[in-house]
Amino acid sequence: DTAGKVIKCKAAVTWEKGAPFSIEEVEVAPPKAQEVRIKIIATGICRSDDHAVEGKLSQVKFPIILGHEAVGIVESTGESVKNLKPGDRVIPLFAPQCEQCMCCKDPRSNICIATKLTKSVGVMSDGTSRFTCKGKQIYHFLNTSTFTEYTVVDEMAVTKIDGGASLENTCLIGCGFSTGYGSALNTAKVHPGSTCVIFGLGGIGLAVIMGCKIAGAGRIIGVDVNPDKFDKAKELGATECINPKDYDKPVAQVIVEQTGGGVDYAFECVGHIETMLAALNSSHFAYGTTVIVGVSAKEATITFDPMILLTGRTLKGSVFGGWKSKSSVPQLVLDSMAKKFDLEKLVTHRLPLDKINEGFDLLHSGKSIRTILLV
Ligand code: CND
Ligand code: ZN
Repeated sequence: DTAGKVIKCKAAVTWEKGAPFSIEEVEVAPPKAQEVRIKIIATGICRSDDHAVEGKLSQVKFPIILGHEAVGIVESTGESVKNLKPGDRVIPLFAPQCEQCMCCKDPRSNICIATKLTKSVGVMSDGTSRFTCKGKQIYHFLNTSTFTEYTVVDEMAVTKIDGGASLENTCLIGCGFSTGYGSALNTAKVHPGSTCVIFGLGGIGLAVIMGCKIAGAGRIIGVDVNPDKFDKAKELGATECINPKDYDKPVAQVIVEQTGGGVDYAFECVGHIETMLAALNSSHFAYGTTVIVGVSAKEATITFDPMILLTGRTLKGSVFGGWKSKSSVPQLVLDSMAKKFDLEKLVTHRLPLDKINEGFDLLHSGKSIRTILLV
């Protein structure tokens, strides 16, 4: 029985900006009050982890254990933890929910005030870390830190899922799938017969396509500079795909021309300023909605003529697809078990945690959609 004791286990540590992952033995302290220690079973590689390695995210401090898309099993719980016990199958929540604050209680938002997602500093709420390695404190990432055999999260940052949920691919509900799918259903509210364009056909963009399709969109246009992504996009519901490199005019102009004036819904799933502007410029002047899903680098700013909005365009964004994580994730897991959508379609590779650097190489080369690390 490991409850109440320090656990020594394997983790992938990022010692500094730009460094490769280093497999280390780390010590994971027991959970304090209102915290939960989780044995991670499987964790996906998301582009946000790569942004963190590259130093593009403002809240990241090194050394750190990255990873935020996972499924696991509760090992032990700290004092006064309600509704979770050892053995429960769980998904950590990078966008937690206290269920008490003004935002948690407001149906319009899924960003909890109490956990201050945007101000997260890589430590637990008492200001300390639960990880040490070679005598050094290791920072937490996005309330989760999942590239490890064991992690500790706040009770607000974990939710119990059905005990029969697959441990093979359910981790994608922890980020990629839910983020894309919810961006279409919750944030854009795609309507039947509408025309949609998705910039960036990685795990997030493809999950947007799955959402657009379920919402009954009539035309779903995928845009990527890597045409190797087109077959999968079409398999998941894209009706056509565009490679901006095939044209000598701006891709937004191509889309406006091909859609008789612009799309109903444009999604940016890359994280670049240029594709954010291209998405906005592809949207219909009178009623087009643009949703920014991609995460931009910390110093990036966007500039456009405000007149572009005056005629009726909407520009918005969302974190975790607008889902209220704690209450929505268990239902998304049930929907997946009921085959409402197929998570496996987003999985291209599976590797042991030790081969995490190979997984990131696959992401960089454009060969993978989602690589799942089996911990
Ligand atoms: P991934 O790298 O798998 O996909 C990005 C895709 O964009 C690739 O297929 C690229 O080829 C393509 N691309 C690159 N440049 C261009 C371009 N100029 N025009 C068109 N396509 C291009 O990344 P991912 O799907 O894992 O993540 C996508 C973004 O979403 C990334 O910025 C990530 O940080 C962000 C994100 C957001 C959230 C959220 O809650 N909002 C959660 N997780 C990840
Ligand atoms: Zn992510």
